[in-house]
Amino acid sequence: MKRIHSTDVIELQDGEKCKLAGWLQETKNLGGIAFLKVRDREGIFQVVLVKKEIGEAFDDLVNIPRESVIEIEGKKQETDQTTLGYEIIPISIKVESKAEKPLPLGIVDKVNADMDTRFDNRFLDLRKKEKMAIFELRHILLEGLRDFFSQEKFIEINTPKIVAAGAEGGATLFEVDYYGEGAYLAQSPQLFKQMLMGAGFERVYEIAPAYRAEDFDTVRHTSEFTSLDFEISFIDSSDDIMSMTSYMIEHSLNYVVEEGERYLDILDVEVTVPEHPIRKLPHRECIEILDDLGKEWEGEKEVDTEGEKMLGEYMKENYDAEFFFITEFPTKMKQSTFYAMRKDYDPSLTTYFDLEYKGQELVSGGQREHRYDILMKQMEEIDLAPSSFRSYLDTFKYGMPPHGGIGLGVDRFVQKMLDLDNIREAILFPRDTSRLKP
Ligand code: AMO
Repeated sequence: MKRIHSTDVIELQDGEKCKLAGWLQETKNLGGIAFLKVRDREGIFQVVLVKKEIGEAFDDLVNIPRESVIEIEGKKQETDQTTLGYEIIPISIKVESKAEKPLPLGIVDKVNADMDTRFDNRFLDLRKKEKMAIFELRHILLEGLRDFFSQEKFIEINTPKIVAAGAEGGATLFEVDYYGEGAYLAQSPQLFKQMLMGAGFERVYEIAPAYRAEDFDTVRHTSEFTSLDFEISFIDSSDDIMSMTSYMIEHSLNYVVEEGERYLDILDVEVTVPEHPIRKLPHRECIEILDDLGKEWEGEKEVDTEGEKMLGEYMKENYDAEFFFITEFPTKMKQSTFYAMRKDYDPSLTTYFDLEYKGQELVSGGQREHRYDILMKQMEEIDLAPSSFRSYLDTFKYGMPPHGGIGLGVDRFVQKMLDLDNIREAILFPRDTSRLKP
């Protein structure tokens, strides 16, 4: 007989035979009768054991430890005694895998274990339906994003994660020993995406891990994160990139609202889809708003983490906006981003932007400098050795279209979409300064 899920039982006739399996969540033994609550991916079913019908087996079955995996062949019995409307009367019960006692972590306990205990025992933590719902929704979000890119005729690409040079500056590079030669874990697929613009792909995207040796402990950074990157060619300006980003956000969140209702209900979260186009605020206006809000500055007036939070609240209050772009970042703030195109009417400004979501940076991107001589000049300004970027730079010598793109932190997207207080909750097995296992 083929195994079915708890949610399929509803389709069966009263008395019909079935095979179910899952984790034994709870046993309620009332002496002559006992109830086993079993959990599978879709939900819960209840098995009824009657002592006088099954005899000695009763004592063995009521003593199966919690969280063991069991398989039941039995019959559906309709009843109005449970909210499910049915119970399973077993014909046979097989213990596939017995759980040890005590469990390092309760699955349905009311007390919340601390974060370290949960992540040390992540396989158990993820058995909780609210935890699994996060990853069902993450899957739906990624499906919505891929759906958008397919519709827009993007090619999904895979670029190397072991690289010879970094794209985002040296401070956050992880070094690896590559057959005796120095190499790094990729911080971003940025340079490869651009090379593919030189190759004529025109529209590419990648969803893959990116690595940053972040030296601090925050609720929005990890050492390994999933980066979604796209790059498009033959653009007129960075407005084309922001427009594509807006449509991507709108499409993927609509997809989550349509396909993810069941899991959003479990988490009791409502997702708001922004209307296209998403509002744009030049960096200098952000500073003016922050001045008006009375922000105290330490050093240069730049939108920092605190500023992002204040602006997020301001935009929500005044425009009911959860998303907005910060545009026209000053060149001096993006100097290390040597590939950023500057505004032709004012080179002290770049075409670079961030997209903010609920007071946190979700995306950054912009138009790239595609003119070889200007690109070389921008590298010289910050003393970058062209020899480290030779194959990248060659792309610009033989015909490069105007182009640009973005990087979006998928884990941050899930975190903010579901109002999770820590990015780690959106990652199955997070990596940070103090965690390499499991
Ligand atoms: P940036 O460095 O701003 O840009 O990264 C893009 C987005 O990736 C996410 N992110 C992170 N998420 C979790 N932990 C981290 N340590 C972390 N670092 C970054 C953020 C961020 O907005 N090459 C450019 C993109 C481009 O221009 O195409 C880049 O990587 O959500």
